[in-house]
Amino acid sequence: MSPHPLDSLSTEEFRRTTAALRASGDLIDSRRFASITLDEPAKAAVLAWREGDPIVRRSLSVLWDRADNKAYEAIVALGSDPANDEVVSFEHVPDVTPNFTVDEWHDCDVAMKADPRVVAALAERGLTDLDLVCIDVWTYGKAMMPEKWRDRRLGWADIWVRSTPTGNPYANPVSGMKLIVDMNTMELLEIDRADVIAPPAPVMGEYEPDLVPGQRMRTDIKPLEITQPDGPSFEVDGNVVRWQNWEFRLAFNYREGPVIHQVKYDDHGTQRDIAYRMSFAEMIVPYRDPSFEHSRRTAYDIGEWGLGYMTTSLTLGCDCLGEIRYLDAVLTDSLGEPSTVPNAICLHEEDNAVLWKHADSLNGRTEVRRARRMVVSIHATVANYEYLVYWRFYQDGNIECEVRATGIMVTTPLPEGAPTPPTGTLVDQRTYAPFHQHFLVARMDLDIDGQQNTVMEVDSMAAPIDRQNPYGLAVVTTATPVASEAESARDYNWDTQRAWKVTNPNKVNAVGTPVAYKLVPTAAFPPMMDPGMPQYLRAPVMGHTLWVTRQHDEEKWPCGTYPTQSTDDQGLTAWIADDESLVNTDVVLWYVFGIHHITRIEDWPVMPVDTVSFWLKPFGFFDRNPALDVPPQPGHGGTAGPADSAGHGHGTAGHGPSCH
Ligand SMILES: [Cu+2]
Repeated sequence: MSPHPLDSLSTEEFRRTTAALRASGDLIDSRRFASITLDEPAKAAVLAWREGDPIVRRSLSVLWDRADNKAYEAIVALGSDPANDEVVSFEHVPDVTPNFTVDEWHDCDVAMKADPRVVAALAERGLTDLDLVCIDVWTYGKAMMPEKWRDRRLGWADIWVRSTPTGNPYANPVSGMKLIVDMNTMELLEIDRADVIAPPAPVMGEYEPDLVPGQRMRTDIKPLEITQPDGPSFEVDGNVVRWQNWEFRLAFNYREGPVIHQVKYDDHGTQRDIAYRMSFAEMIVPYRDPSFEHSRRTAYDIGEWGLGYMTTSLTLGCDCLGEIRYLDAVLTDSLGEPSTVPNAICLHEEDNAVLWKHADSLNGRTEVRRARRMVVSIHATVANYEYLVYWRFYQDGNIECEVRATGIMVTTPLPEGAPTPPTGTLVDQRTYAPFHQHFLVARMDLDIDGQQNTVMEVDSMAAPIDRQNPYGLAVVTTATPVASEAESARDYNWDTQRAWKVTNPNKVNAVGTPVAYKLVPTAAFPPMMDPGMPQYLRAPVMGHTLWVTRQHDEEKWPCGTYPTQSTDDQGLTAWIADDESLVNTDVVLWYVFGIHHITRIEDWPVMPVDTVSFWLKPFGFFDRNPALDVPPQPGHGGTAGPADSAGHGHGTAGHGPSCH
């Protein structure tokens, strides 16, 4: 394993960062870390780097001062000798709020339960066992914050109560009151109370079998085991994964979680570039219910909390099945103390049914290949929800990005006799789950055979009926370049089955057309929100399916570096204001997809996974099907066995020992 400029910070490098900041006097007692991460080297520097070249290691820390709420960014240079570590810069960043931290989430729970006003308010509701109570703090945009506290690090908290010590923490909301908290002092500023309080609803919100009344488990499931007696077909060399013709590099940080770098495909001995960097850059979850309970509820699970911070350890046989290789992740707490998340990233290969097949019904010969895919996955638990992220690489050059959402929906009791609001679904007795949307933004710096690329928007349409097209059968496509950042925001069009191709206009395939990868835009949905509304102004990225920008190293966060408590967008819309050309240059794609969650009864009390995905597919990148070289299953011959003439109609070519 050789070190690389993109390697995530190690435990030692985290420790050296905090030590350097303490030694410089910048880490005074009132300051806390929102994050420490690799100050990622510039793309140009990484591409110019060769093994054996010196590696510059720098960390980027974001801190805030709990005494005066000021935010700071610090760069620490980590030399080859810790004695030479130095704080390169320590700068105040005005008017921003760094992300909230897991430590504060826990501290808030403890502090609120110790506040006599909270204790009294709970007692009024008959709740006296505080061990059953969970305080779940959220943050919000400035427009929704009480004006008098907009200069504070402000949280608002739901209150939940378990039915039993091991019961579902999110089954029983204590409705009609929100705790407004100064997160620096952990002081309760106010209990915001609704005009009408709904009494607790008689729900059955448990999912652990021993808590579900009368629950009997299925008994007809026989073992299903996946074994690879010779081990998996991939290798992990440090942070590099090689599998069949694919190679890519993995990194991990507090915010994006997994980052996939330098994706290449070996095309008959030539390593061809496909992507420089792929990750999730933001997630915006607006609740679309205007009630007291939900109007302030919009979560930025990446920008406000961090997908990496929320990443949990995976368990073999449960979360992942088969021959698994795990990578650990290292994260830091708000004091800068590192700790390891064991088994954070799961690497494995999966059988995926058939890759390609044809049965020659005249001669009875059949060729069939089984498909495999290489999977990189993590699970993140963000309070009540879990997001399961899967990046999958296929033998035919496809890349699939899948997200599964599971966990517990937010629910709210209704007053006796009240109708279900039109903004939610009744899921249990007197209980509704509000509609909401999960917008995910995938940042994909694709480099199709190098950095000089152009994105083409491709629409299909019926050609006019004329002498050449007398029956109106002709479907044609048009390809229009997304020429500059003024045209950067693109929408899906169902009528034209729109897709986008990232082409390299400087390189053609064997038949003379430019090499390309196509973004297949599935799981996209419209924002359904007035662009003048506060939640839209913070995240205009959610207003369009695809954004294209010129690559700049510092442009990573589509709602701005600091979306916590934001008012407007400091990200995408700011970057495209200079209208840079997007033709034959280094482009970045921002694909907006996710779940338009019209809640279901079946999502209660725990959601079966809701699965969404999109694909990147080679489109003239290769000169033919790149998976012709996948061998047949061992023991099943190549070309199928003898023609068996008995009883064959079309499409039923033979049977017997071969794969046919
Ligand atoms: Cu949802």
